[in-house]
Amino acid sequence: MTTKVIKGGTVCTADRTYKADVLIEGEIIKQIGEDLKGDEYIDAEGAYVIPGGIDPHTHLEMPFMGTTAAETFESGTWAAACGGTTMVVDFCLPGEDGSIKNAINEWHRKSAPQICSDVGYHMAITGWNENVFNEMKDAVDMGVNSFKHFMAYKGALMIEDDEMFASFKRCRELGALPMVHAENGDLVAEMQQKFMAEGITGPEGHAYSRPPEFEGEAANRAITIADAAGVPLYIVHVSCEQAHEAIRRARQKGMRVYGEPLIQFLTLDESEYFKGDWMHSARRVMSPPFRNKEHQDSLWAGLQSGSLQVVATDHAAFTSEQKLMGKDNFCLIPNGSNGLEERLAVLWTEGVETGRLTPNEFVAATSTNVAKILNIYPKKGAIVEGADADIVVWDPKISKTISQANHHSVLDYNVFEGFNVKAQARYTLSRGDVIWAWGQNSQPQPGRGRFVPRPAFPSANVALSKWKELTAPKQIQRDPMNIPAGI
Ligand code: DUC
Ligand code: ZN
Ligand code: ZN
Ligand code: ZN
Repeated sequence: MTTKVIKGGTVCTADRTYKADVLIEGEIIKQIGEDLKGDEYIDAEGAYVIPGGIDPHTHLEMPFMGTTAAETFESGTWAAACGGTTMVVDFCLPGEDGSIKNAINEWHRKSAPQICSDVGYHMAITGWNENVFNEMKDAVDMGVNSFKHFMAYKGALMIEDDEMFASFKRCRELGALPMVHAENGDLVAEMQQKFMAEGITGPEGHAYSRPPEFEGEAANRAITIADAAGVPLYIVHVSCEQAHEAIRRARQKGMRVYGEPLIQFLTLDESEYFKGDWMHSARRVMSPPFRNKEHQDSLWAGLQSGSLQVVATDHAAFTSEQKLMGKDNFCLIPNGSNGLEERLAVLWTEGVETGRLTPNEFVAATSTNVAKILNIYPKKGAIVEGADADIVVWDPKISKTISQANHHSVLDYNVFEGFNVKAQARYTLSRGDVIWAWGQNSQPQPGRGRFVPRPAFPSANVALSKWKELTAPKQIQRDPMNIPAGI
């Protein structure tokens, strides 16, 4: 088997920084040490050697709001690789038949021939019946151990509290992780009608109709439901202090509640909706919307203190033409923005270069914590012997201006246009293959990526929940050989 040595770099993991070479044999990290020899060498002199980024939240080719996200599995995983991300966890949505199993198979059908690097899936629960109950087990058996619940998008994807409670209890039985899109969908729907009736039809209406209070309320409600069901909870796209505060409080009480700010929320603010340029603003319409500086400060503080654990993108790329679907009605602008290629460079520049995060915290938020929470650690998210060789040679001396003109997404714009970033991936390796080399721009073979099954978790909140009658410990199957990573 061919061996490769990543030579002369500084290995930077979630907990350590040290000079070492990394020897790769086939797809796996074989040895970490000094002066290692191999068949081929990859120059890491002057660079960090970090675990490949894992984006826990993408929507590639997702049918949504009457259209389909333009980023394909091929272009998305390629763009990700160029930016130092070696795995994405994409959201499966049930089709017309409502079947979870069919949705997962459909996602395999779309992704398998296209992916340039590895993928995992979450499954969306968009309604509740016996079939959904039964098929949740099939999903877990198929390696999909997390289920997202939309508390918004009334009349489409939104789920009611009783359904969410039933689904969370099912997650608990199965050792799966429930996730929520936390916004009060009933109130959002009313506010959308109100602003439209008042003649506010442009993208600013999107921001007005989804205030942080609605997100905070839903986050609190989801946490209460998770506590009553005795399950951990992962809150996707946390954008504001109100939701962050709910997470902090729950964690302080001992609950395993995880919060995921997006790179967009950390660095772009609500002024993007008020520039008087319809298309500029529409391109930035996503849910929840961008917030003001105080909310951004709260999210940065959460990453620093550990009350928020991971940084994602919610990459849902809709072209300018698709955004025009909402030209007379902001409610019809397809929700979503880009970030898959930019996440690491922007977080490094705005986080590490500013002193807000250490390089180790950067690695934790972009990779290691994701792998732990989603139960694929240390196969992914780690530089240890035996782990997959998903590795990035991260060069803090390559700066670049982000632009639609040089990005790898299919989008005809970039929400980070003009951002000057201070670091880039010199090399990106996926299971030992170099899939990106700075300056070469040669795309790897579509279809070389693999689906990564994620096993069920034994963890639950049973010990600290006060809802004892609902969370009798005997229902929990604990396998002592599969201790939850926990962070
Ligand atoms: N929010 C978005 O902005 N896009 C996709 C789904 C979501 O919840
Ligand atoms: Zn309701
Ligand atoms: Zn969402
Ligand atoms: Zn999303």
